[in-house]
Amino acid sequence: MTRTAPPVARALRLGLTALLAALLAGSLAPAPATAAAHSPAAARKDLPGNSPNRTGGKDYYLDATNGRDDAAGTSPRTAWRTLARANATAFAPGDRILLKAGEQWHDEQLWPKGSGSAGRPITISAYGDPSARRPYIATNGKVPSPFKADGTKNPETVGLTGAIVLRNQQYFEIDHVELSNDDDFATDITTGSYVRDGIAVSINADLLEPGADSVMDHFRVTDVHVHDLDGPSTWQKIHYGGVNFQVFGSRSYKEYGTGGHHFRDVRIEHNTFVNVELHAVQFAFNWFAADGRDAGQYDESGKFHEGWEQLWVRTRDLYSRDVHISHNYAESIGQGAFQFANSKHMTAEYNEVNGFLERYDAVSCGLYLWAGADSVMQYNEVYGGPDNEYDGTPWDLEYTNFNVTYQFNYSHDNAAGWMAYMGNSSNSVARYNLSVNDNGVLVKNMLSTNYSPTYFVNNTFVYDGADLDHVHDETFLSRVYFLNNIFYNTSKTEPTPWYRRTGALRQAVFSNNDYFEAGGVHSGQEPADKAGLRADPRFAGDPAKYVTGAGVDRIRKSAAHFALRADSPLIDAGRYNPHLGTEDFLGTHVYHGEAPDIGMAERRAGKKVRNPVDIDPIEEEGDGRVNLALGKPATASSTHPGANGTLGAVNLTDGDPATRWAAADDAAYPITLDVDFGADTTFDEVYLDEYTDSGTNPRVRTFELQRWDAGAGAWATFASGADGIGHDLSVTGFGAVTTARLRVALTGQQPSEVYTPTLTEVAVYRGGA
Ligand SMILES: [Ca+2]
Ligand SMILES: [Ca+2]
Ligand SMILES: [Ca+2]
Ligand SMILES: [Ca+2]
Repeated sequence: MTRTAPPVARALRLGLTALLAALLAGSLAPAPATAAAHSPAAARKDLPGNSPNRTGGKDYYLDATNGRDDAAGTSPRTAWRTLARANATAFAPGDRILLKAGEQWHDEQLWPKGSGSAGRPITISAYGDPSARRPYIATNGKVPSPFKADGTKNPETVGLTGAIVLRNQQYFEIDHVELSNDDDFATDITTGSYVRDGIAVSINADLLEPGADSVMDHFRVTDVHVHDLDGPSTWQKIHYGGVNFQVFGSRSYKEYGTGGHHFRDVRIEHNTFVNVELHAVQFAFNWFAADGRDAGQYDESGKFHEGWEQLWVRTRDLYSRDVHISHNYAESIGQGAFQFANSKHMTAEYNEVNGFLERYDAVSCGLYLWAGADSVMQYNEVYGGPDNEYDGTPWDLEYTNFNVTYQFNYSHDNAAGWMAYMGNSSNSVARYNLSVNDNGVLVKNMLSTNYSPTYFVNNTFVYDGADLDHVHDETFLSRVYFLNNIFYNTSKTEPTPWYRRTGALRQAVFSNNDYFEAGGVHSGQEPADKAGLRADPRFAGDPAKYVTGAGVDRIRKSAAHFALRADSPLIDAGRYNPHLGTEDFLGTHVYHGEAPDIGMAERRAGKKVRNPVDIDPIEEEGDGRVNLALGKPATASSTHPGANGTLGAVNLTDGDPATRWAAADDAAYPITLDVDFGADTTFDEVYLDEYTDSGTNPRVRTFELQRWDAGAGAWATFASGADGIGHDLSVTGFGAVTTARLRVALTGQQPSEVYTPTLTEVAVYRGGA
């Protein structure tokens, strides 16, 4: 069977064409003044290397002009000259490697040997004149190739591609340096084979001694300026970037055990990245033979995952953890600016992205985590996203994520939309975010079902309906709640285009949202929302004059432009749900007054409700219709024995679209699914849902619906279909049928399919559509 390609290749699956020319536009533009404004150098105090060593080791000095490699290296007067001299040294815990400010090292990498220890890290930093330029390592592309002659990855040299390199080393702190790694700043590399990092930190599983510690602890990267990293515009099966944490292993993940091979306790703060490819900051596994035939596995719900989906990171506890990425500025980034994978307990906050996916011809996003867990992205500002079809959204709820929240983020002027959304995740939440002029698609894709509902709550969307493609461009495959959001369309001519596919929003529940159309005309596609409003929110500021360029440290002030005025009809017009969290974008407690407000800012109006309770859970509302098959015993003529026995017929009547029955691989047609109501039951609609996922196609071509005729002692057909079942099929038109037992007889397979059927639900209704 075919399944979805990994994120980097999704564009190919989606049939998109290369837009290389568009990607290249602007790639060589000089760095705007904003880069300088964000440079920490402007406010630099004394350099750390001018103060005594407080980590208990020795200090070593490097001076590219006046140093001598045969000197002792232990004082500014006896400084070494070359990075090669430092690279030949095994440093001890607490040692510092101090580079002289104003000096430059060309065509060299810095790869000091040794590791620090708890409380005694090895430091790479600067000394000398605080007003001089940071010590600058311009490696100029002089790095080993991570590939063999045949193009495959070389286990000996992967991870050695940085201006600064650390491999199987730990307890390092790096600050106050400037790095670049390109052979020609004036020419953008678009093809060929080049891998160049700023700081390359790797775990190379193949080079660790047997039994050695494979968890690398404690890294700090602070006040580093990385610019001009260049490489081709296509995926080389290896990540590179400004600060790149990567785990390499040439064999299957199954051979590397559990619980190891990750980074722990990492802080990357106050750095700048300008004109950098692929990423500003990156975390991921690489390789681990996850593409092999046997790399896949079943999860607890019976869903199969191919190796690239990296469920194995979760089941084997290989996540990097305790990662904090904050106050970094990224400008003109080739691919995804902040791309995090395989991490848990990660916080990414106050990062600013000014242009991403500028020189790359496959999908990516501005700031995102995938195959991660228990992480939060907040107070980030992303703008200047590309006008192309490679996802290109500032944010991405991505794939194989567990408990990942986007909150308090401000995105604006991203031509591709707001949020990419892949599925295969549990407890995804996007709340109290502000999106302005992110046209394209607001919630983009959905390639797989999820394990639990997704919550889009209290977001404020301000867009131009004439420029917006759709609110959603595919079909929500699992339950999605949209609560308390503002959909504010500034177009006076085009009402909001909600979807592209009929039935796209069937799994989406809209409640207490505000739908504002500047043109006064609402689209026929607008979702039903009994508690919703169609009112002008009465924002504090003019929506057309939203704040840009204020810097991410002032993100709340920028967002406050879209707070509600005292006379807003949206005050107390929302509904409480625990997924709202505890505060809004501006730090105001959720909630005050009779109810939460609609949008990303709660007004302090009315009494503060200290411990809100959801007395009217929307999750229990359903659609007002009673599924008469819910919880009734179901049996199947054939059941797949795999996935630890989790594919039974009981899943057909449990009301949960995330659970499913599957026939055995050798099941013979007709395959029958029987529901026993226990007593005569009357219905006029039967709902059937084939499990359709990324790469799992509908398999049933013909079927019959039969009632048990107790008098005749036989099954009697009352409806049939010859055009398949697929996703979300309601069968009606047979009048009212009364029977104690329903049989769904699957009688024939789609001619193009070799796999046997799998369905998530059989439901029956009376008085239905
Ligand atoms: Ca170049
Ligand atoms: Ca390039
Ligand atoms: Ca309120
Ligand atoms: Ca089910």
